Amino acid sequence: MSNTLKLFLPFELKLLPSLNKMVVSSLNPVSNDKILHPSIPVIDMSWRRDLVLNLMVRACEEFGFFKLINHGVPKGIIANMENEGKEFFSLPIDEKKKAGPPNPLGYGIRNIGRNGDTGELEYLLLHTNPNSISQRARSICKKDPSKFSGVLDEYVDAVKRLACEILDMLGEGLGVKDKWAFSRLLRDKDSDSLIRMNHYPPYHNTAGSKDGKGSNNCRIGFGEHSDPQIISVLRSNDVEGLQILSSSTNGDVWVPVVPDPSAFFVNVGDTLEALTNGRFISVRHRAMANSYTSRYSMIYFGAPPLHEWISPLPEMITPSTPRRYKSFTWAEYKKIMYSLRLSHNRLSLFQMDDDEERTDMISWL
Ligand SMILES: O=C(O)CCC(=O)C(=O)O
Repeated sequence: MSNTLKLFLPFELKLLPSLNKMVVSSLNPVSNDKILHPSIPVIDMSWRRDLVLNLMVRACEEFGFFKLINHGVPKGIIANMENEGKEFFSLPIDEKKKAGPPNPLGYGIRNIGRNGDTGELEYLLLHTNPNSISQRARSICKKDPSKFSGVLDEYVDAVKRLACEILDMLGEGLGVKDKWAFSRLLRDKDSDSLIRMNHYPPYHNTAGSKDGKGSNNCRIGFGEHSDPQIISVLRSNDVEGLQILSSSTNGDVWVPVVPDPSAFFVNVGDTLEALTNGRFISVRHRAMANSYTSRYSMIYFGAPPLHEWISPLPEMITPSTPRRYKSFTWAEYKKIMYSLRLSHNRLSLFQMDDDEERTDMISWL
């Protein structure tokens, strides 16, 4: 099969009448969710540029999500980052707690945010600013804080470059006049981008499979949500867990993402949905805990500076696609986000026809 055909297959699958046969009720005892098993869009950065641009735009419009291969981030940088994460999570709990509680930055265990959301995970959430990383490193890695911050800085630098390249391609693919309009927000020295390392420890489940790839994963590791930022670039070890919510003819279905440690997975965030006036979808996703094997994931969340106003780009507003979202600053959006549960559809509060709800929301904050 040619590379191009392989790439289109996931997209075309959505259109096949036989797709319905692939939608099965979940075995998952925590809910009656529908689980779908097609593949997700795969984009190879070594393909012809015009093809990559088109397919990236299409993936962001249809899924808000794609897998990226041949991304150019050196394996050594990724391996060093993963090792730092594993080393930290293997410390005694009392040691790890010295890097917490999350405010929201720092070490957290089970509690996600301040509004009662919990999951089967522990995590480190850090600002990507090198000064902030080196300050935090002192409580995270007492043994060698400068090594820890050096490894993180190198990883953040490489993944930020990749995120900016993706955003520039999306700008070009959309045909916007200022193709750097998206990446400029991440490149700004005051960008509020974050890096997160997650560890989902195994829990024993006699019905699960021992290779960590069994399908009976029935605990929520990280509950359903969309990412509030512009773009998220995720990488995990070879353990399944990530699922994305996708619309099909049968309604919304959860699509399990087959793990691939050599790839990155790219999510459209709420802010990119707002900037594109809803043309790109901020993908809802979740991670399931695994019964026998630890899942490690690390995510770069590319965000604008706090004071930055977010409005749909002028080219995205046309008579057939009227303005959908009101302008907001990233600080305003974050404040609302931290006041809500993880699964809340925050962007809906900024919809043009949601005036009253948004005003109410802001007035009681
Ligand atoms: O660990 C994963 O695969 C997903 C984690 C996630 O969605 C997050 O940290 O925001």
